[in-house]
Amino acid sequence: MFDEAKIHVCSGDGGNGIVHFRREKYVPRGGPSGGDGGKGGDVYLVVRPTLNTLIAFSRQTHFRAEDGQHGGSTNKTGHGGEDRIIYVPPGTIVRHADTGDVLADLVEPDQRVLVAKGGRGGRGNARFASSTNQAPRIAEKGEPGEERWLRLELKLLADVGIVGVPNAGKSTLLSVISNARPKIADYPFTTLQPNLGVVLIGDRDVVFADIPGLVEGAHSGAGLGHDFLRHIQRTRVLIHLLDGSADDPLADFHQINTELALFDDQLGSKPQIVVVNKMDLPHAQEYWPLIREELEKLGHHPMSISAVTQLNVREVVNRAVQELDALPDDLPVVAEMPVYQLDEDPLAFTISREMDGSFRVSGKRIERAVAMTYWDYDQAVTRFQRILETMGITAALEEAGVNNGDTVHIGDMELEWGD
Ligand SMILES: Nc1nc2c(ncn2[C@@H]2O[C@H](COP(=O)(O)OP(=O)(O)OP(=O)(O)O)[C@@H](O)[C@H]2O)c(=O)[nH]1
Ligand SMILES: [Mg+2]
Repeated sequence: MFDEAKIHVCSGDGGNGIVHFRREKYVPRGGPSGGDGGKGGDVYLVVRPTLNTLIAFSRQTHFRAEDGQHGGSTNKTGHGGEDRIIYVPPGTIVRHADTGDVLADLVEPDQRVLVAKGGRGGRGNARFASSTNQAPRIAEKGEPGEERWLRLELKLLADVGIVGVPNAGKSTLLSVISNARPKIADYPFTTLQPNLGVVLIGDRDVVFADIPGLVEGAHSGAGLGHDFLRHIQRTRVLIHLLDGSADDPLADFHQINTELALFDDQLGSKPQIVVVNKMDLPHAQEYWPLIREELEKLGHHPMSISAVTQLNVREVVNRAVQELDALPDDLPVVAEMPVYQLDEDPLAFTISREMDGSFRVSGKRIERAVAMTYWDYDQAVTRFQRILETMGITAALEEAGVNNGDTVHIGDMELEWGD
């Protein structure tokens, strides 16, 4: 659906560092000159204020940054891969698709968040030269990029939200006060997606949102309500529109308020302008005094309008603007502050036993070290063994009962345990 999307992001792999020795005249083997690999491109989400839906992500779901290039033979570092920028509308919440954890809450224009970090370039053999090893036959492969699934959710950023039961006339009201041209029809659930309309008041823009009709049980997903309750969390003022010609407008009123409060406490206590619509109909006119009295008893100052004839419609807009202005400027429009989740401890690892009795070591850092090792070079293998030792993996494997000749899996690699 338009207001939710799932995308897959993948940063670029780092380029490989290479093993190379300078060729010079009369010198059989010159010094090490293998260059480093370039860094893989990052993937960013960036807010573009002209976007207002997530529709684009139904056409494209996979995004990949460029890989870094491999190092060159004359100490040349490979080119870094290009970053990948994905544009999203303001109000986009980014979550890890598998855990649901919030990664970022993107609100401000140009706000950006790194969602997949490009792999580091591997070091070339020139970087491994030392006084004791002047001809290092070792280099690193590039670090693999990261990949993950993200869930994007769009919260509308409207100042005023129009809520009410289906068929109350919400879309009609939005169409007469703003530039929006939503579909209007005499059946419930005409509106399937929130519509935004901009109302020019003096020299400022006020954004009104027409929310699809809410029904009983909306807070737990009934009707179309569930997804859309989320959108009104960020509107600052609500217009609660009642159908004055309905059998029991007050029952509708209580039902909607219950749904709002059940979904979120803050929603239930947001300022509401109660407006009774369809005053052009005799039935509605007849009951208006009674409804008004009941609403006043509850502390509201209800207004009566006809969206169709535009009776009192300007007054409703003015009242909404007054209520907006009366709110403190610093009112946090963003209910949830951005939360940036750190990755799990990269050094952590676990050891498990496979069915066939072999061992498996899992962990982000160690799996990366496997991917970055050139197994053809003895020195690289030795270095890998040192990493196993410094990370405490050797000791942990011995603790777990590993013997010479046993098989140990790490990432895609199968090692035979030995001295
Ligand atoms: N007589 C009269 N009919 C109205 C008025 N406002 C809206 N209607 C009618 O009521 C019906 C529903 O109007 P919509 O604006 O589509 O209602 P809605 O609240 O957006 O409905 P959903 O999108 O289904 O939730 C339409 O047939 C409108 O023409 C009004 O002021 N007077
Ligand atoms: Mg509608």
